[in-house]
Amino acid sequence: MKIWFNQPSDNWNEALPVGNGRLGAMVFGGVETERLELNEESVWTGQPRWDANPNALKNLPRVRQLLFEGKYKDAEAMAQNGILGNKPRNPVATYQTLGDLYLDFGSVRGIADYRRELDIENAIATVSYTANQVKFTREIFSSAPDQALVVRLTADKPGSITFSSRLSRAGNKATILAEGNQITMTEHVGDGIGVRMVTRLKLLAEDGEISSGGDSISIEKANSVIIFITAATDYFDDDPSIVTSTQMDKILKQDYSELRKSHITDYQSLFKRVDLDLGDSDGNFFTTDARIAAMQNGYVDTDLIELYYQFGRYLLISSSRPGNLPANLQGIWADGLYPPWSADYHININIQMNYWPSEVTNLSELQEPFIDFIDALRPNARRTATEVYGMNGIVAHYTTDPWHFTEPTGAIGYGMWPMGIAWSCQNIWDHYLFGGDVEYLRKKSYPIMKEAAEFCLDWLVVNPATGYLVSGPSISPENKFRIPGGNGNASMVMGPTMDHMIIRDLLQNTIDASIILETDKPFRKKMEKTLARLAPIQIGSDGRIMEWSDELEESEPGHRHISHLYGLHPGNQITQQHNAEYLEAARKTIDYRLANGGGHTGWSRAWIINFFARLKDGDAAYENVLALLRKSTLKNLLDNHPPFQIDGNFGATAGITEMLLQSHAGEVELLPALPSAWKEGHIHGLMARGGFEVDIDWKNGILKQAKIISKLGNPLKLIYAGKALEISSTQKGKEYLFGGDVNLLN
Ligand code: FUC
Repeated sequence: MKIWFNQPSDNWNEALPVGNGRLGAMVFGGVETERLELNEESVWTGQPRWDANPNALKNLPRVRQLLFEGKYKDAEAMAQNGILGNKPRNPVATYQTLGDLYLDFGSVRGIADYRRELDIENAIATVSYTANQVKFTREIFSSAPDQALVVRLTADKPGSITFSSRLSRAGNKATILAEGNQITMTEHVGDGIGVRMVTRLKLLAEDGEISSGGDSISIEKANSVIIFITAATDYFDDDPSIVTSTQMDKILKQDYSELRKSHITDYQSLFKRVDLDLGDSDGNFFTTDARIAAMQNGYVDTDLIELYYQFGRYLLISSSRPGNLPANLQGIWADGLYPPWSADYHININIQMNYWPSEVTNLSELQEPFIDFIDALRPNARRTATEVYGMNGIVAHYTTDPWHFTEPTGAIGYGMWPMGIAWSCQNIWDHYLFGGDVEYLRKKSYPIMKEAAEFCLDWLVVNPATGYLVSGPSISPENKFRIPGGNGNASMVMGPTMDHMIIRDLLQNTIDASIILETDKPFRKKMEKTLARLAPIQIGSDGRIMEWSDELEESEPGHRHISHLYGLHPGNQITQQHNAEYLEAARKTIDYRLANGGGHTGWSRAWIINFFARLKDGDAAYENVLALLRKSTLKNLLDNHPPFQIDGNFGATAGITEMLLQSHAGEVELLPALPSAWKEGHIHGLMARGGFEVDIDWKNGILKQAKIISKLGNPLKLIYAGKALEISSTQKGKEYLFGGDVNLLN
């Protein structure tokens, strides 16, 4: 399970990511100059702000009326000025690098046996080479138990390690001071509008001479060196100076082997929960870039698919830990002061996708930062519902940031979409379905879902042409259509299909939750009534799922968002079990997008894997796994939108899981979309809704055996290839073994 190269990287996009959920680094591995680009999840510029358009409330009815009359241009002009916020954002809030650690070794000659690797089984990056007959090794990891980045340099001959280390930060505005064996770097980022950050570095050397000055520490002729870095900001209201020195004091009390061991134990307690084997290939002998190139040339490197799968889990463990901020568009890794899209929290698919693998791949607790984050949006989301729309409940739009803005802003084509929280509730509800924690449901999940549902009840209006309740003004993220009659393009409508799918999900799940919690009967009745009147999924004259309430022609038929298939995935409104009539239309929808160049961003391709898995077409899902590796993957296996964006990694890990196990339709289905290429293999340790831990083994393309541990004692309906078995009450904690015909063995 290694990503490795035989050369250093001079490109951030080829460096190796390490992280503890909060503090991370990209390891370049240079021989003469090592660069570790550093990140801390809360290094954000900006501040809380408020940009509600004061005229929105007044304009809303008119905008709706114009849309019902088909006057798209007029409606958009009015909404752009009169519903969306339009205050200039200065400075723009953005996530930023923490800084860089440079290790300067001077000139090095006679280099041999160079290797730079990331071992995702123990979450340690290693750089090693020989120079002048001395073997040098660097180990780099970010420890969650000790909240520090650790770099250790060793050589196989005493007195061989000589270098200087310095911290720096893009923009050159940080105060950096080296004294004795430590360097501190502080900055109030965003020119004073943003967080205050503190980074501390301590260097411990075995033998050798240390000297320091300016921004650097030099070390001469040491046997080995350890560098510790702690970093924090005042984002969570703590004093980062105290936090970082407390962390440092704790680390200094331990020796390296203890630190290393507790890091590995902690990491593996999460990582080792899932074991995947899809068969063997010879790829492990080759560097990762060569393996990707071989894939591009038509070779299928099955082990690389396994590595890529587990890398998704590695990235989640390394970028999302309870108590922290959620993984952003780049997890926690970002270079410079202006990463793409501010590396923010897009909630019109991207951050939800980040968390798709969390429950199914047995990393449930790693989803908590996302749930807590949505929870933290509530005060602003409530204010937005009231001030912008005059409604109850909570609402947020296509994106947000750690300052929790929720108002509609920006341009119509992406901004006029009030379903960000409603969609996130799908993840929040799933967390309950997998874990079965009723207290979580009562205290955390249901209150969010209920408020999101309250907004939707107020938001929906009757479409005078059909009598159905529709959502609007809204868009189908971030697609456009040709205005009938040839008057250019528009995005905004009354009744984008995706909104109705999200709302249907939310209301149904909130109803179910209120039944479990035995609460809110009158509100439940209201939701039931609304559900019955919600605009249904429609199939167009060309046999595809309609993206909007009216049959409109999309301007970009290969568009990356396939929003109107939300009901297929991540939702469960289109299933073989319940409404197979939509399956064919869903397939046509994907085929049409693909035939027109669809799947061209990494995350879009990853979503398509999930779609085909849900259509139970293993071979088509598999083709898209290959396409993702061939077309949308950087040399270090990070997803390429382009540019680098982490959602595709997470979406693909989720998609491969969906090929092997599904549980969204009330049953635990084994190998629903096993491709013909994966003849023999196993996946152990997955989770299914209802609290079942599932091990699956297959041979000759068919199920050999399944082992299921019932964590909660729920009833189990197991299906495989048309065969079914029902156990009306399982015993909590008991392990059940099934044969290839889903027959109970013991
Ligand atoms: C969505 C997508 C873009 C990009 C951005 C961060 O809006 O449409 O492709 O991924 O998020």
